[in-house]
Amino acid sequence: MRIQVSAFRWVPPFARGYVRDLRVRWALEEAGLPYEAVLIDGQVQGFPDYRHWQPFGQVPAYRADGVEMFESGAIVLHIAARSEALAPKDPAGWARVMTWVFAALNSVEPHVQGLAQIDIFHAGEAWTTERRPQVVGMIEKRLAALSTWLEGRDYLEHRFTAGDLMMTTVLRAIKDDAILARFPVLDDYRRRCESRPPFRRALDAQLRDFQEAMSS
Ligand SMILES: N[C@@H](CCC(=O)N[C@@H](CS)C(=O)NCC(=O)O)C(=O)O
Repeated sequence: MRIQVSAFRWVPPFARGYVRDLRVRWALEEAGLPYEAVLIDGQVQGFPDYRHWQPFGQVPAYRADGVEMFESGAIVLHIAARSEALAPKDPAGWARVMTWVFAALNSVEPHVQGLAQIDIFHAGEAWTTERRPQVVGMIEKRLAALSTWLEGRDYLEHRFTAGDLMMTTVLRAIKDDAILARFPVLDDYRRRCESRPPFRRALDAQLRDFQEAMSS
């Protein structure tokens, strides 16, 4: 069975290229595994069949050979366990990959998400004026630590892994360019990871699906 990944048929322009199925597409491109995108819309999100695949009605969900999954981090780790391109096979190396995937999702992404809530989803609301500096402060605290870690390194470990994939998708979700610009080590790191051909192919595929869905 061909690998299937759920993705949205349409999202507003600001979200194109950032929807989390990109993580799974990128992992599959790194691993050289072909897949098909199952495009869904707001109505399908609520269908019992889809909820059975993704209980929260979100994307991405993944299915292949009797394996059904949701949560982009879990899916990326599942793919990484099958491909040397995303993780070394030795237990110590694999443990580091898992560690960085969780670090990206658990220690950095919540703060980045907090900023997206303020700048995108609640833009202009009075409470955001007071809250924003605190959220930016938390992001900068995490970015400073990450920047220290990455000083003198190309990747989080001695080679590119699923941890870098996940961290990059979190960093590029910081839409306020001024924040990342204050951490040149991280900006370079993000660009280094984004310049990988599998990332470009994954991004192009997501954008192409939006384009085709809009013109059909
Ligand atoms: N923790 C989930 C989050 C998934 C998520 O937030 N997906 C967004 C798109 S990036 C979504 O489906 N939003 C629509 C919704 O929540 O109804 C994951 O990493 O897979």
